[in-house]
Amino acid sequence: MRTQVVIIGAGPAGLLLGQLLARAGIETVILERASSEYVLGRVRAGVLEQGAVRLLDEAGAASRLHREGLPHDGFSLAFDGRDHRIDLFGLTGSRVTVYGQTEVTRDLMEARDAIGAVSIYEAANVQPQDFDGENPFVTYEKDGVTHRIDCDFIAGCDGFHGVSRKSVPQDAIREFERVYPFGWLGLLAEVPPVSHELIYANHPRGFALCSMRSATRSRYYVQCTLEDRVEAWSDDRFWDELRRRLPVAHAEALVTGPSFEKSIAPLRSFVAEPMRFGRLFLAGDAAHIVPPTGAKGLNLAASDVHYLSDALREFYTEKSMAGIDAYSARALARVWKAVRFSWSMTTMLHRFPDGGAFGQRIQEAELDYLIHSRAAATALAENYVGLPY
Ligand code: FAS
Ligand code: PHB
Repeated sequence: MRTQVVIIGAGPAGLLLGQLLARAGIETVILERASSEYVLGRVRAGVLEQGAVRLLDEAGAASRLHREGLPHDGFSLAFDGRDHRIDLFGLTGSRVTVYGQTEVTRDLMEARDAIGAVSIYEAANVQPQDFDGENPFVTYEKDGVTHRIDCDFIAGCDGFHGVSRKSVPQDAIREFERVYPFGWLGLLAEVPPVSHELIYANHPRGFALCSMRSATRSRYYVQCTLEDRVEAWSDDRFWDELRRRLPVAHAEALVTGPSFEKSIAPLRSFVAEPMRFGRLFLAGDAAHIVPPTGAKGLNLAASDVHYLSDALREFYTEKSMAGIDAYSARALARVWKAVRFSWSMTTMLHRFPDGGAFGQRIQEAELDYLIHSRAAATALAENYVGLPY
């Protein structure tokens, strides 16, 4: 088999790239190691920047998003028993849209099926090969048979644990990492959200986040230890802990109910440089990971795909390598700003084991400065709604 671009991974990055390239007449094959049901079963991000929404429009996969997505003009910071709204729209003229990553992935899968593009699920042992030359190819196994796809380029959209980054020679890649000493315990329940906007809470017991998927489906998180196990967290224990970390008015208004998803995610900041190796590109979580505090993971995958699809379009239409040569530096410039923002939100809002009473006071002083300084709130807001591409 031969195609123009092989995309490894059918998460948001791979599927969005496939759609944008297809709209430019560029042929792709997506190789995904899991089943489509498994991919859709993962519960992850919930907040889209306007840049990501624009790309989904361009990809022809945003009609349900416009019908069901929830535009949010602000969010609240809760601390010291109070909560304070950050007026995103008033400060930046921009907003975010709350729409689950599962739904983004579903919409992109349906859009890809509608154009008849090739996606191969449950592809085992995918291996990018000869990407340092001009004739790369990818091998994979399916139903016990080994297949080969020759191509012009390979897009590694296979997430943090994927094969693409690991296929790059160690001396050609530099990795930066910070692992946080805590995780997020997340819960989904068919209950109305406690607030119509998100609430990020800093509390001496730990961070909490009140989010949602719709007016009837809520998504909540509490900071937990790295030793915590989901089995040790009954719904009642989760709801009690969440109430203790929220201002009284929200704790009393909280509507609880049985969870239908509960999971623990570790938190890390990670960046691999560069994001291009000959004819292999890394995009999305394959190249970088951010703690979800700033709601940037999915949105960074979108901006990487914007730069990469632009570069590939330029190659095929103008036979120019300029965009391809510039891809890594362009993407990393935005990645590092989002990594910084996500790190700063995480540092400001979470309980660090070695933080102590001094650390709590410093966080409260930073939060107090934020809610009393338009300049500080504007800086936070413009990072949250998403810096320009
Ligand atoms: P993904 O990991 O989504 O997709 C990669 C795909 O590649 C997967 O389908 C995988 O099966 C496939 N793959 C892997 N190895 C392969 C191989 N060898 N061969 C073929 N296919 C392979 N972001 C937020 O903004 N907010 C959040 O709340 C949030 N919560 C998260 C919770 C968890 C547990 C995790 C892991 C991430 C979370 N994220 C969150 C970040 C997340 O949304 C990512 O940024 C987003 O999924 C990035 O999309 P992709 O780059 O497509 O990577
Ligand atoms: C979510 O709804 O899953 C969500 C929202 C905002 C975040 C992280 C996760 O910062």
